[in-house]
Amino acid sequence: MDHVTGSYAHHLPQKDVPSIKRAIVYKLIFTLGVDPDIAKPDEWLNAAMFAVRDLITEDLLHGHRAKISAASRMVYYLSMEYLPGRAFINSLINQDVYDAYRQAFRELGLDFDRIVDQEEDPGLGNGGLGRLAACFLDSMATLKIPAIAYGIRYQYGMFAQKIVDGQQVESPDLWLDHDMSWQFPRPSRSYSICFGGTVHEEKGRRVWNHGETVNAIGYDDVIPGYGDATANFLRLWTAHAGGRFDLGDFNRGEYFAAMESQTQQENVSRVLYPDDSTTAGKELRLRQEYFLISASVQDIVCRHKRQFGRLDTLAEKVAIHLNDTHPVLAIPELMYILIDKEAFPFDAAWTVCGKIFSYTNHTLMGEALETWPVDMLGRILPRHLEIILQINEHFLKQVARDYPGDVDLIRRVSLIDEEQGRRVRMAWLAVIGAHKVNGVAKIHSELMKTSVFVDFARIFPDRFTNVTNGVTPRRWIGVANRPLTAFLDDVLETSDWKVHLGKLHELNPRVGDPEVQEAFVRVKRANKERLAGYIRKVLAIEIDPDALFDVQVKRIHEYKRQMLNILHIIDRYNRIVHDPNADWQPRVFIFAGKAASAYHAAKMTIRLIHDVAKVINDDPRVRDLIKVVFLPDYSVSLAQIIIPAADLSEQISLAGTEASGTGNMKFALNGALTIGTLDGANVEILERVGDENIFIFGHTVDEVEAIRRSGYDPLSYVDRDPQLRQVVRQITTGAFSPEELGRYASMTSMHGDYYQILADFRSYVHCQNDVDEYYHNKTAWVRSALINIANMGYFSSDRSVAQYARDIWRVTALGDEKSAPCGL
Ligand code: 26Q
Repeated sequence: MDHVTGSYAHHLPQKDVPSIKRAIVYKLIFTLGVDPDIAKPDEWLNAAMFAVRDLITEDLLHGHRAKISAASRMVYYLSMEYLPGRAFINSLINQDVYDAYRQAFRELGLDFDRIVDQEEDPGLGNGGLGRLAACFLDSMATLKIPAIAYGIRYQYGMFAQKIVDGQQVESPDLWLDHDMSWQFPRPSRSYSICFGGTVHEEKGRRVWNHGETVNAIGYDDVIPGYGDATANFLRLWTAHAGGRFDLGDFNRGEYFAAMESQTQQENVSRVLYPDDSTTAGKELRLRQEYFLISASVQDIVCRHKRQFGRLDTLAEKVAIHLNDTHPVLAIPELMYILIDKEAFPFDAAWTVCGKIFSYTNHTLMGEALETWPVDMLGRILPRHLEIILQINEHFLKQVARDYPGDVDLIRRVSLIDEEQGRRVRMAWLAVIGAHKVNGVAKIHSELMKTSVFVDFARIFPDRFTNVTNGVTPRRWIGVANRPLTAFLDDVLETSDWKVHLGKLHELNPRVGDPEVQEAFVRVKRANKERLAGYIRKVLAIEIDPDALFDVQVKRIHEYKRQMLNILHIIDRYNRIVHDPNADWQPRVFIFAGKAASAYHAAKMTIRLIHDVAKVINDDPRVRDLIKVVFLPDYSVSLAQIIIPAADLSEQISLAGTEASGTGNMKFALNGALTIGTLDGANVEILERVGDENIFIFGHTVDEVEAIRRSGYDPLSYVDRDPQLRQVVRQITTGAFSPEELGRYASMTSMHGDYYQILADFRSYVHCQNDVDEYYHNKTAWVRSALINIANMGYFSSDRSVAQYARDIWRVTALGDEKSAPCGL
């Protein structure tokens, strides 16, 4: 069928089964050059991906035309991390061709599930922050918000995790070796990124004579929206040395020297930094951050100039969002372009920046806030350091004027921390340069104003705001949980909930309906069996789908307190051994998550989980009342299998440490009950589901602070509690590591127990006992699970993104206009 894009007629890809079959075979033969008779599963997948990409590309170009023609304000989302998960099924669902593709595969004699399983998970992020970015892209495309996202196309993403002898072993993730069919290379969108050199004065202007340059080349990943939506794109930059050898070296026959410098330059997009909880201040990381933002800001300015032919309208048309401080150099970079290249006066440039940038903070933990040594920054980006110092001077003058005599305030809010050997505080730069600063859950946004940013909240009271995180229901129900999707379509008699998640409310009057309850029990059962099958396949462990599945999956971090979970497991084990005939609720404890490679305490936690699992799983006295399972290599795809199968969701961070959490939302949305502290978004989940449908324990933020102020003494909790004492003694004296009794000896005092695990232990165990009791009442439990689902509508990332669009970016969704050419 002929279709017109711009002034060009072409065939529009069709969505019926025969057309899909033809398209897949066509792609296999003519794009990939593979004979269908001998094609392997990954080649079929590739062909099918090309076929479905055609559908989405039409949306992409259409959306882009509309953006240009409407000349609307656009959002540019800058993030060092993205965790989009597998693209294929998501695209099928968003294009509403899932069933048609399944059928097409069947008719072609292909095993759909096996082929889908060939896709690599792009591991371009560590955890929550990267996954949030991916949920937001899905929502922006679905809501037709004109947006472009920028990131780095790391050659090696998050490492693959293997477990050898109970310990984490990292191996490189070679995701690019597999398949690239989703991404459009854009060699014509290439920018020079400069580093080093010197700055001098020329005719009254500062001139940066850079040292080295590296080229950034864009690859576009198409982000499909759901239904009748637009598609946006994620432009990922990759470093190219520019194809030029050092001719001197080359002529002298120094082939290897020339190659080496090329390799050096390309290192900048080589590997994703694992979040180490304390930032290491590595020069390569600084170069990466600059590489991302320099390419992106140049691209943004170029696009604006191409479209409008002038720069004085930049602040009207451009909103740049900083996903944490990692891309905050975008602020001095835009200043550099405006002042040095476009001859803006400093004040005018600063006013423009102040209208363009917004910043999301994702952590309150001081040690995780980025700072860079002044001399390192000066060496790598001498002109940017000058600009930062000028911004500082400008800002401090204003503070001195408004708060005369408060010298200590000046010291505290200065961009330069003079105490730790002169460092630039990147979070301060973000707050000073942005017009809005937001936290990611109500409690977190409040704490921001009373802790890290207390001085800034006084100076800029209107700047601080909250946007509670959300997750996309398309992936976290639609892709991850097909049985629940069918259930909701059926009970709600519409599939609208995928874009209007508030519709889940309509479940509320039905939560006591036996028919609805039975249907939901079947959904949960199917998901538990799927997970049991997966565990059997990868670990050869049998688990019983009738047991309570108690799940903690997330990065391994001390503040998330996987240790508290382990202490409870050991205590429960002791009680079962002591009283084997009590009415114990069988439980499967499921863990997954990666530890940053340099984070010793987190790696020891993984090891302890394995040691404890071995002893308990093999103890005949426990008779399957406890099974402990650690699933290796956690990823978005693995989360999609685990989360729908959970009965109980562990969200047990120390109050005041987890900015929001988004896993907590995914679990509740899939009908797990939460056991959690009053931390992050747990607080808002509690508000929505009501306290009968969630298990809350532990100290509150205020109590945690009071305990800390009065001099926390972890051993006092151990001394007072014989059962806790036994657990700690077992760990530290080698009950779970008989082959090396001293393995956990240094955990005696739990390192001063900074995250107050021992202080929350008793309350946690009580709460877990309540969980057992409640689970015995099947009807009550299922009702609570349904109430959780029914009241999770608020936690759709569509709501979060709509809030950003309205209150922070001030952008509106696109209409359906088509016209001018798009010029990607
Ligand atoms: C910084 C400097 C050098 C190297 C690495 C890093 C780095 C990288 C990643 C620092 C932090 C991160 C990731 C942080 C993160 O994922 N935060 C989580 O963000 C979620 C989305 O808002 C929240 O839900 C979580 O509570 C928060 O922990």
